[in-house]
Amino acid sequence: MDGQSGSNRAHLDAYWMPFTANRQFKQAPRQLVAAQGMYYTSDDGRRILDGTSGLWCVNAGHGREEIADAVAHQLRTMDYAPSFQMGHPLAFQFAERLAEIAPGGLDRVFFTGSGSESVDTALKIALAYQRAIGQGTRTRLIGRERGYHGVGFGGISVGGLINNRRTFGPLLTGVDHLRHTHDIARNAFSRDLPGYGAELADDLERLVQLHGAETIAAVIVEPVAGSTGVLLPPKGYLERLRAIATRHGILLIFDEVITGFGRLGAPFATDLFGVVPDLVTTAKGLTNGALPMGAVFASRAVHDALMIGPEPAIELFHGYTYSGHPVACAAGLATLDIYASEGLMTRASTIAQCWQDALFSLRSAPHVIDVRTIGLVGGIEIAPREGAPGSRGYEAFVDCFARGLLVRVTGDIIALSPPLIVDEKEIGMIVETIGDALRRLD
Ligand code: PXG
Repeated sequence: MDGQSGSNRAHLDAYWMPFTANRQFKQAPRQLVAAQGMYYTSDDGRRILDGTSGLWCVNAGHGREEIADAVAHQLRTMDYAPSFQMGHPLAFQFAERLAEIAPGGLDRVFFTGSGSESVDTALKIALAYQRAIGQGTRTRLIGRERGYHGVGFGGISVGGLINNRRTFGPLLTGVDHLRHTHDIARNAFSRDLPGYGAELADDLERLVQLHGAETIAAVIVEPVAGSTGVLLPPKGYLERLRAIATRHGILLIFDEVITGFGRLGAPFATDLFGVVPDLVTTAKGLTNGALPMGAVFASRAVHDALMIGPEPAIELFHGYTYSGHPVACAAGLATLDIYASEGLMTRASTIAQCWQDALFSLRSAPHVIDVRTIGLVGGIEIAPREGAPGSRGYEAFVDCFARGLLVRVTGDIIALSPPLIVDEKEIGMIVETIGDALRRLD
């Protein structure tokens, strides 16, 4: 396309890009202009294999006609309807359909507009719940180092990624963090869940001793941490966390914004690991990424505890203009139909072995210090260049894109999460392109 090359790039100035090195990007822009199935098309007409499902969200692949039709139809029927003291049928239908597949039977659904909003919603529900059951001193929220829970003030407060926190002041007060579970020294190249580290769940016990259980409302973790570079839970860790939380009356929140909707080979991580939290946050795959939307799943115990007071009273003073947006609900319903008819909520489990074998073939590629996979998620950790951490990761990302593959990097970890429709040939292409990129790195 005209205008992407040449010295005058003033037309790129107005758009302040998120989580992007704006000035560097605008010197050498990478733009996508179309998408179908497993592929993007770049503005210079190249096919780019999508190794990341966009940003972990396009689980059924791109350009799904059924979603486009449902969205177009809904836009023409009713573009928007308020959801405060008003309803529309699609929001009820979508919630009911979600309740049927709810993680761990958590079948009460609160709609939001994104993962960040889902996280803030879950944290607020946890606080409101504790107060409703007479535990109003429980206001403390516990997250985990290296956790990513979006970018709202709640999410960055319980989150544990330093760059997302340090420029934004004191954040929420009364927050503490468990240690992260990443331990390459003991767990590198585990094909199964990491064997070491279940005892790190005892950090919650330590925080209970430090602060008093009566001050703690909830603990939030990603069952598999995505953004920080694909960290799998050590064997037994989540079970132990659940037990400690239960023992002390602390709500457990799983942030399944990435792991939800089939990414790990089961509908939710909650199902895969058989550990049931009290609240689950989702977004992304909820609408196949086609429209922004999130959902929080709550247990009946949590939900029902808040259905108190006189009937005319609003039970939870929380919600968004776009909670249960009719067009997003239409996209979500069409998405669930696709997931069901194509078996995508569990397909990752059938191709996981092929995926793992392919990624583990990079074990001996230059600089690789760990490979981690679960379902259709992969992390390839490479040794940082001395004095320039992150530079190898970034160069690998740019190299892959130049050769027709979209990957994500966080520091020196390459994170992969292709659409759940990926086939063996495409997996081969992903691995070959990354292997070549690694061999070109110094
Ligand atoms: N929780 C988790 C676990 C996430 O991964 C969010 C909350 C926030 O969602 P929203 O919709 O507000 O962005 C996320 C988002 C990456 C990447 O490359 C990951 C996310 C977003 C953008 C990039 O790893 N995760």
